[in-house]
Amino acid sequence: MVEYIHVEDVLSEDMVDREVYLRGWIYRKRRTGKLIFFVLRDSTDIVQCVVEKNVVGPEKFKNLDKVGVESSLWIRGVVRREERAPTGYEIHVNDFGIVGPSHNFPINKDKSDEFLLDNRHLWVRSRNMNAILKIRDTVFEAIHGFFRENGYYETQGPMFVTGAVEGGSTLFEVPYFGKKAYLTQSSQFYLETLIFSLEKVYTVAPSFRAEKSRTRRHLTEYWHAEAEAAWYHNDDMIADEEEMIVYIIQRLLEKRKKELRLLNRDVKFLEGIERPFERMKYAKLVEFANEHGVEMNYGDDLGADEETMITKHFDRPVFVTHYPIEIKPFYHRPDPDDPKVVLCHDMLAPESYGEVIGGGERIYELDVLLRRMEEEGLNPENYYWYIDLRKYGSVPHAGFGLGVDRLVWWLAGLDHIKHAIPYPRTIRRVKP
Ligand code: NSS
Repeated sequence: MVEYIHVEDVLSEDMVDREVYLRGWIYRKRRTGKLIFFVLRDSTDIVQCVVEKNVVGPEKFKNLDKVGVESSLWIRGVVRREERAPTGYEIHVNDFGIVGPSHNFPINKDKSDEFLLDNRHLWVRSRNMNAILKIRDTVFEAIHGFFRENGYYETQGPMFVTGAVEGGSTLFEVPYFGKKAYLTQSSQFYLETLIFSLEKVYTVAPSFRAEKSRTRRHLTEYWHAEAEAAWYHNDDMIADEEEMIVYIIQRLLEKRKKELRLLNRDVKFLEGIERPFERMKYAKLVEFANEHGVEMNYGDDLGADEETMITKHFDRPVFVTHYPIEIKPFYHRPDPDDPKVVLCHDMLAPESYGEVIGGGERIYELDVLLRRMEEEGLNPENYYWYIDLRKYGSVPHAGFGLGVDRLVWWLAGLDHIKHAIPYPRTIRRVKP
């Protein structure tokens, strides 16, 4: 049995002069006379390979010459040091076999963003996407790691639901056997029910928003990491989030420096992020915005432009708290000391990225919840189960939702959120 290894394992001094078996895809290829140089890529890295006609024979040489980039193949060859090769080593190929030929691969240099999105199924092979997908993998791994190490149980809510969490305007309606259902905007309310059993819970699941916004940070289907904890107040939740963000960044710095550098991410900036993050009450933020040239009135919600302008001024995330009650959904708990504001928080990422987390303390008093629902014109019948939680042993609790794609977008330093997810869904795109 042949033992195949990965390109990454070849790129070291110990491997020089050793014969190895590799398999992967042709990333680049050129011929000069009786030599073919090609770059082999696999999931781990790239390495230059050189094929001599005299070594492999004329038949094989001709076959290799005929196929195009992205053909898959196996090779057997000897590792050499080669300063001029892209990753410092070269394989002198003794034998190879083409597994799946490729001709006229549609993606070459100078393709538009739209073209690359239409061909996302092929573009995911690119080195940039490969690096982003690995960073994304580490972010998901770290999210699970953080929650599990901190006493949260993983759980799941349904995706088909009957009511809004974040307001009716962004609900996707789906026909449901003669009735109407919606795709969930957030698993929050279900997580709230589950804390009465498990106390601390989290879920990582898609959320859906019929967002009319065409911005750099909106998807219609995105990955949402949500947590909910019994006995927690707003500040307790903020403390966990801060710890979680630092934990995720640490994991990235341990495992993904190579990928971050490949994307030209400013790694130093990430290394400098420490707790505590900034904290600012909404009222203060309005002043801050106006002082820094962003016109904002008390009561205005933060839009992408405002957040971009504001977060430019910070070298770490900012928690904005105490928003006016009118601009937040009904479930947020009014501050008992100042009921015109709610005990909530949004975490804005620095470097112009903006909101990545939304969370806060939930109303746990039955009368307050019913009053807020009435003020917002919501029908209590649609939320009977949510109301029940306040009737049978209610407890203070808090939670949050983290947009995982937004986090990847920021941490990888990407210009648009669509690059942060394998198959982006936006107002204009549901394929491939
Ligand atoms: O609407 S949120 O601000 N809050 C909630 O959904 C709460 N119910 C979460 C909770 O407390 N359990 O959305 C939370 C985060 C937000 O900060 C963004 O990072 C992300 O979800 N989000 C999005 N990401 C990508 N695209 C869109 N359209 C989007 N909307 C929210």
